[in-house]
Amino acid sequence: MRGSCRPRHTADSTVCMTNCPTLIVTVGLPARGKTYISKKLTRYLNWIGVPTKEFNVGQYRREFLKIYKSFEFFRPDNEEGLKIRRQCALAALNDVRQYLSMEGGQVAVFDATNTTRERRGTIVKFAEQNGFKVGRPGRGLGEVGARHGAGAARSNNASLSLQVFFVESVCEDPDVIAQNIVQVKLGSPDYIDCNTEEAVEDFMKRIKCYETSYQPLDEVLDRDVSYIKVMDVGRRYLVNRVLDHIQSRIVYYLMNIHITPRSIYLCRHGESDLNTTGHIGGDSALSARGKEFAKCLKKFIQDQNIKDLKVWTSQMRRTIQTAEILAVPYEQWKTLNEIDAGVCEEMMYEEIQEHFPMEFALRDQDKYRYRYPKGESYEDLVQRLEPVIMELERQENVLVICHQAVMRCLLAYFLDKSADELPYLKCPLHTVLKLTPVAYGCKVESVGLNVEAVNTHRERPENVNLQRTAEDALQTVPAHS
Ligand code: BKE
Ligand code: F6P
Repeated sequence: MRGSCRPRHTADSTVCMTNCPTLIVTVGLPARGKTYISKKLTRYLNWIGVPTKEFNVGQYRREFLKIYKSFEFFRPDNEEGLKIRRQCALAALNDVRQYLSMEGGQVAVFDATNTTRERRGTIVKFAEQNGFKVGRPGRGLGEVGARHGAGAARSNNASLSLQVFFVESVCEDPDVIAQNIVQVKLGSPDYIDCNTEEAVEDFMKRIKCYETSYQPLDEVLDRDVSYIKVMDVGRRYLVNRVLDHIQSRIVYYLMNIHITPRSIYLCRHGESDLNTTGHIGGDSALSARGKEFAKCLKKFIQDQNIKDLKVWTSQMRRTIQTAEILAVPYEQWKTLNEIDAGVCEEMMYEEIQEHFPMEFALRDQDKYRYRYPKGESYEDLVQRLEPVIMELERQENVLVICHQAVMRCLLAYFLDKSADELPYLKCPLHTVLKLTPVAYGCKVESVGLNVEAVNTHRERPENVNLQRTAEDALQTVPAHS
């Protein structure tokens, strides 16, 4: 093992690797989905608890030039253009270094064309020259789960070891390229005052500027380099020298995503008996209103006329009962079960305050990381739900019938919400969220099905002190019977 990549024993005695940040570098002609991959991968890694940030060189160029004239800027014989683009790449790399060495970042995604061997060499050299060592670590589990800012700033640059991993997208399908240009480039600030035809034409010329000098990653010349080459939007892959846990996770993720249009529908079970009385957890059946919601959900799904819809539930009675009323085939996932509140299962928030006032306050202080005694935290839940997210990436149209805390975790992934926001996302009963991928993100449509239900959302109270009064602690508990 080299550099600072030594195993470390954490509080719960699991061996993990620390201080081995990763630099992901995209490679490919314009309109090959590099920014799409960068943003999506960044969102995924942040969600699983690996602090990640993307650095888009095009944005630096826009910041630097303010106005965009035309593809002429990108011509290989435009000395001025070349110089500016090189400077922008270096400015972005400087920010990468800052992020990985001082700001607790674990992964930086360097999003640019990087289509020449020379440019890729510059990136690797930059990493080495700045005290990073591009070395081979020992094998072991990467550290995941230290979400958002948990990584301490590294004061000693010299001992920082950096893994460089290239992600190349090779694609010649004219329909996919056209779809990419229309969906993303035309909305870009570069083409703000252009008509569609002009913009497409200019962009095709911009691609041409890169084609002559494009040197794809090479099976022989790059045999010592770590990379994945994604061909034809994921029909084929070439994977070379996967050196650690995080690279393996990146490869697995990239092999599971697709761009076929589809929607994901998220909702909770119909109102349960324990919901109506303000009790958390348990495994109760649906209330009369809960059954009414299931009937409305059936109609909603029929009206949507969805191709090959899959329906997933947890293994709890309230989600299974909801799916049974839909009268369609469904799949039960144990990993979709609601957060385990441990010793607080089947209690009211009022009872938790009465019996465990300290626990109740600790949860309000850090709801994401707080773990119920003998139960789970939201952070635990995200780890448990990772296989669900991976399978959702593989699937097309899916309806997930789940629970309040589970739905918050899934929603946070799709909407790129932070660990702080996640446990407070609003996921009311009897409301369906329809998520549809658009450009680099997700469109959300919230559809209330007009069946009354109890409110189960407890806002974070103002006073989270351990010595607060019961009245302060119960300030935001929603009303129930
Ligand atoms: C929002 N995209 O519009 C987009 N385009 O390989 C349209 N070639 C298309 C893309 C992104 C956004 C995504 C990929 C891709 C592409 C052209 C491509 C892609 C690449 C690798 C894995 C998965 C998707
Ligand atoms: O109240 C319904 C419920 O699904 C409980 O089973 C669960 O403990 C709770 O919501 C999670 O919400 P919160 O984390 O806000 O307490």
